[in-house]
Amino acid sequence: MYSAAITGSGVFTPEHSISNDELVAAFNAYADQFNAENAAAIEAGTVTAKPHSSSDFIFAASGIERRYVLDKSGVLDPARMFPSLPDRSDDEPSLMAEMAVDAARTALAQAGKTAADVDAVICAASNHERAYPAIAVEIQQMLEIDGFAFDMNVACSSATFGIQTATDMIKSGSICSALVVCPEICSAHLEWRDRDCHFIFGDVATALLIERDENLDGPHFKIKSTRLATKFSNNIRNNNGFLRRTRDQMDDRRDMQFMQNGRKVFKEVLPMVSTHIADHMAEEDLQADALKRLWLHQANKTMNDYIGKKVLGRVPDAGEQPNILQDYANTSSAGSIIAFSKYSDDLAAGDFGLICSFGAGYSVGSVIVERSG
Ligand code: CO8
Repeated sequence: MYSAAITGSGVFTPEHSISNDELVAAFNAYADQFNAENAAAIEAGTVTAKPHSSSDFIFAASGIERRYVLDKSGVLDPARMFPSLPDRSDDEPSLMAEMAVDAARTALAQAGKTAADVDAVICAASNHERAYPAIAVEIQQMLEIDGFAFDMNVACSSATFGIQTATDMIKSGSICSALVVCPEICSAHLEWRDRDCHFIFGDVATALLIERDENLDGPHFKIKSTRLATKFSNNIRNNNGFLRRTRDQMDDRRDMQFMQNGRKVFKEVLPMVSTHIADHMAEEDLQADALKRLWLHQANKTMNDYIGKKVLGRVPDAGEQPNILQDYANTSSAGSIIAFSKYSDDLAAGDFGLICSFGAGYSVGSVIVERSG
């Protein structure tokens, strides 16, 4: 049985960022326009008026200050409220592949490796741009990687499930290395006209290079163990699928986008994640005081503060549990990997850290790593 290690990571960050104030100004202009157009029905009580959103609420409820998006103008146009991402022809690279390739090149460069050193590509994301051919195979082709590639989807937990999948293949000896990429275009699955969730998500792509832990030169993170769990819940759901009504048959596509019962998610996922991490650490005989860093899923600051305190048994010191959601918002599967990529260089050889993702499914995945080299 072989061992696996993370040898490189990369993040593709879109060039456009939307602040809470910009987002709220667009939403409120849309709401005012809707209320004016429906004034008579609102007066008659047959249509509900749309209340304003607020930057103060968004920051207090989530800790989010801004989010990166592939297209800003479409999202901020009160008459549109949806990113303007023109369809690409079959001869052009898909958007997800393009983002993932950018992040993957950074991960390869960090590890000092090339495409020739990679045996497999896993594109692990909460939404895929098309059914097939797999986005992962397109990424494989764009990077000129031999071997194989496939897509997988476990919503926000896709990255940790991808890490375990790659790690297990490396351990068994069927491959020596894999790229696990998480391109997330959340802006295209979000209803920007829904006040309850319009602030939650952003776009990004991450990549990890995972290799057989043998003769590794540079600094790397040994994957000590992984642990996954799922439990069915309807509280985070997107009904878009090939068996659903087609566009011209429907008047309402709201259930084909991200929907959630945020309060229930909050209450049900927190104990699930805390117990999952505690059990994983106990199984590995890893004490809280030996854990130098927690790279948590980036959905909500209050949630992360709670989990950090529960896992460490005290309020985490600054930097022990880094958040990136203030700048990126929730980027689904990519969140914990952005935190890992940006806040792991300073760990010393022998330091332990834990990557944890959680989200729709429900799903939770944790990865215990040890810095080496
Ligand atoms: N501005 C002002 N007021 C608002 C706003 C707003 N924008 N939104 C809601 N309010 C109001 C509500 O109407 C409510 O008013 P009232 O009390 O009068 O009814 C009040 O503020 C409080 O609302 P909530 O109870 O909804 O607010 P919370 O404090 O619960 O915060 C959160 C809402 C931030 C959504 C919080 O519940 C949360 O973070 N929950 C956990 C969410 C989570 O982790 N979800 C995981 C999703 S990710 C995933 O796995 C799926 C990935 C798929 C990717 C999809 C890409 C798009």
